[in-house]
Amino acid sequence: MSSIQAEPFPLHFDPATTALLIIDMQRDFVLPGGFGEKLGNDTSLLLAAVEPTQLVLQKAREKGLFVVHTREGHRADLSDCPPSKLTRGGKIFIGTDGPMGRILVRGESGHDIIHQLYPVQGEPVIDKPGKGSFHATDLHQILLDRGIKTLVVCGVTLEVCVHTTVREANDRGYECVVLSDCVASYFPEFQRVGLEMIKAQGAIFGWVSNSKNFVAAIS
Ligand code: C5J
Repeated sequence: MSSIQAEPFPLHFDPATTALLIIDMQRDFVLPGGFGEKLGNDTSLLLAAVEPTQLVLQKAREKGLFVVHTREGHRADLSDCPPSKLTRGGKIFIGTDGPMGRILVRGESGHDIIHQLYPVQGEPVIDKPGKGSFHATDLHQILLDRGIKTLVVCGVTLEVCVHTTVREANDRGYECVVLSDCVASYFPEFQRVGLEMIKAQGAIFGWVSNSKNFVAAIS
């Protein structure tokens, strides 16, 4: 067993039953020139999470942890996109042309994962139509088949896809530890409150730690 310094208290985990889950580190969300920026967001806030996540990914691979990546997006015909989602978004809509291809459509350049964190062979990529990584995907089955009990969570955005996923995972019995410098939001206040919410009330959704503690815990 290993132990990671975390809030509200240390989390004990077995690396053999722990997975690193990297959520939606897609070009369109993270890179300048993507649709996240086109919506008026400052992508430097998201880019800040890339380097620490790279370190965590490198360490996880080195130590043989199971690594899973997710991407938010839809079929080209948008048949898996609820009409309610199609009409939201303010200025830019799913399926329309964006700077890196059709917005949130699978196969488009903007939909894919940034090169710094690109999956390697043996690391499943979960294509999810929703914000949560468990909704309408086979993630739960994949984790069950591996005997995974603990999730180390990185990705964007904290208050949307990371939060939804952690809540889904928590309800399914997983213990989640979110690495604060490996998650990001376009809104600093959401980042702060989002992390507070996870660890509140004795780890109501999970634990909060950081990349340094993770590396120390598995080294
Ligand atoms: C994610 C979003 N990945 N913010 N999506 O958080 O719409």
